[in-house]
Amino acid sequence: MNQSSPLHATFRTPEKGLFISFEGAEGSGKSTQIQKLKEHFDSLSRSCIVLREPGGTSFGEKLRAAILNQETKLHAMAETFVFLASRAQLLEEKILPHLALGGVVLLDRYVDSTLVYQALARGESIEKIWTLHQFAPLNILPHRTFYLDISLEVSLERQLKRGQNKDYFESQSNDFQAKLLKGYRTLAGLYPERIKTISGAQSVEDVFRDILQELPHL
Ligand code: Z5A
Repeated sequence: MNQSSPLHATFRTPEKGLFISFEGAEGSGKSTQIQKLKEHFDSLSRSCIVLREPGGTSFGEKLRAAILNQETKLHAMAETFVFLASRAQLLEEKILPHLALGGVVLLDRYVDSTLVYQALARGESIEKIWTLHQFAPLNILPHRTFYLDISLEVSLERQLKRGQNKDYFESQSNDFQAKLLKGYRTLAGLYPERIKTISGAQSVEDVFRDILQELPHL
């Protein structure tokens, strides 16, 4: 979706609060940085909640378990509708009410995950995914998205170190994982105002310093 697309007008950022999403490949350090940012807002006595996708509501957590435990390959559209159902409920139940009170929402994965995993990595058009998001409450964009960029080697190394059983997405081929990284870089190039790319290969402290520099003052 570019600025000249008729779809563009249907999307908005929240009028109140601060909505930040984090994106990246497996092991890029999203959870680590979200925790640090939460501590930062806590230290400022700013009301801040941390949520994840899929999940974050009791309905969403059931969908999360269903898709991550899935063994046979799903059609990209089947995956898409699971993520959208989880997202719509999360927006309605948690994200929008907290923003309306002026709070901060830190979200581990959002629409860009669907654009990358279900569209770009699968060879589908991103326009199709945007089209599905034009209906409320899905037509909300974050004020800022941090994309933590790591190489395939770093991603695989961190996954190996963690050494747990592989879920539905972790079991995909290295070729698929390489497409994800390419997809994220493509998206970051398309939406440079919203998506800030930060090297996730740096130390935890250096990544956090870069995030603080790009934090909107809302
Ligand atoms: N998915 C989708 O397909 N479509 C969608 O629309 C949505 C999701 C919303 C959810 O996975 C899956 O759903 C995801 C995409 C798909 N699948 N994949 N892959 P998840 O929530 O279970 O997993 P994840 O989002 O990929 O999270 P993760 O693996 O836990 O990664 P992370 O949160 O980005 O990383 P971390 O836990 O902070 O760090 C990973 C390890 O690296 C850990 O041991 C850290 O101590 C270490 N680490 C972190 N930062 C550093 C630095 N800077 N240096 C060295 N080591 C570090």
